[in-house]
Amino acid sequence: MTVPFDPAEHPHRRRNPLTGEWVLVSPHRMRRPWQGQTEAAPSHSLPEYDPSCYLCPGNERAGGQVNPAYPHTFVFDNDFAALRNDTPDGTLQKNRLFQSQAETGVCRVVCFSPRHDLTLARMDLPDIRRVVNLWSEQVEELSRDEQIGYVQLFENRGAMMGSSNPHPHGQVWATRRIPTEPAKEHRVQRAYFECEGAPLLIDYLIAELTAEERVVIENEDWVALVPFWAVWPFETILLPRLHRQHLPELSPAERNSLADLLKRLLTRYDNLFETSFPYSMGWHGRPASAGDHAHWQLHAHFYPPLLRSATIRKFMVGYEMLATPQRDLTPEQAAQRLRMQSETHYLDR
Ligand code: H2U
Ligand code: ZN
Repeated sequence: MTVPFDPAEHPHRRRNPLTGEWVLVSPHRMRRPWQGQTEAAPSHSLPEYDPSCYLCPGNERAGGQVNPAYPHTFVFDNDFAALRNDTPDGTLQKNRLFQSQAETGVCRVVCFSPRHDLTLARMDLPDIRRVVNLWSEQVEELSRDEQIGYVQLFENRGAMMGSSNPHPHGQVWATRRIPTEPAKEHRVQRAYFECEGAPLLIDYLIAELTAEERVVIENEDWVALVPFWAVWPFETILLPRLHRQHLPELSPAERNSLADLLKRLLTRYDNLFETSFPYSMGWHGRPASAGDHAHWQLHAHFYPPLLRSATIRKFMVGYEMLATPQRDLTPEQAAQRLRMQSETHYLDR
């Protein structure tokens, strides 16, 4: 007698409709033992001000500039920018096999708070709301430049994700061309919109709210869920309920509710393994260039690497690098674990 297929038990693959790529899900593998690398648990006792931190107010940065005594947020041009505005135009196309283009742009660092010891999860709602405004202003301001085609906001949090400094901060990279990941989403969302007459992520959110099993938290304007196609163990996507192409379109009420949702989601992440949860997060929204972008729906991705504990992470190596991403825990199980977490931060209990 053959047993019926059970996605919580049997290996299967799932398609990411936002990129067209597949992920292999192998739920039965969660039982395997682990004798590999564990990471050092990050220390929790950071000072409010660190005289050696290049992001703390009043301190000198590597390039010799001195940070102002900023009371809330602070933005500066990255002293080691990956892109510059003054790069001369240049295209190298010797033949199909050797193509390159000069790329121009702007790289900035955004400090979320003057407090060295805080994270977004532990900041007050009005201060998180200031970060939301700052993100939106950066998109608005940089998009006005005709040389900018796309503005990417992101945050690398925690040494495990390669963040150089625990001081709460993110980055902005604005480029002339649309980079690889948003370019994939741009193509796929446009194709879906042309076929279905509605934005892909609006339809997707309606389907997820009906299914319920992958939703983590929601409020009046926002929903955080583990996507059906999640690759990282506790990956989430954050979606507005209404059609919003990019951050500058958010109403004051939607900005407040976004601050609320961010704090609740990040507190649940920290509580999951009682650690300051590492992740890479970023916003995807419409390109800066003029044109019809009705197919775009704003969203944020959170990609955290932790798998089993504060010290055991998921590695994207081997089969993932050479074939296709693979996960053990199902997205439904991950959502369930995040739903069980308290919204009181473990450090405040
Ligand atoms: P992380 O998000 O990886 O921590 O990056 C912090 C950025 O800060 C990094 O891109 C910049 C680095 O170039 N930086 C400065 O602009 N000035 C400094 O004095 C040190 C670091
Ligand atoms: Zn600092």
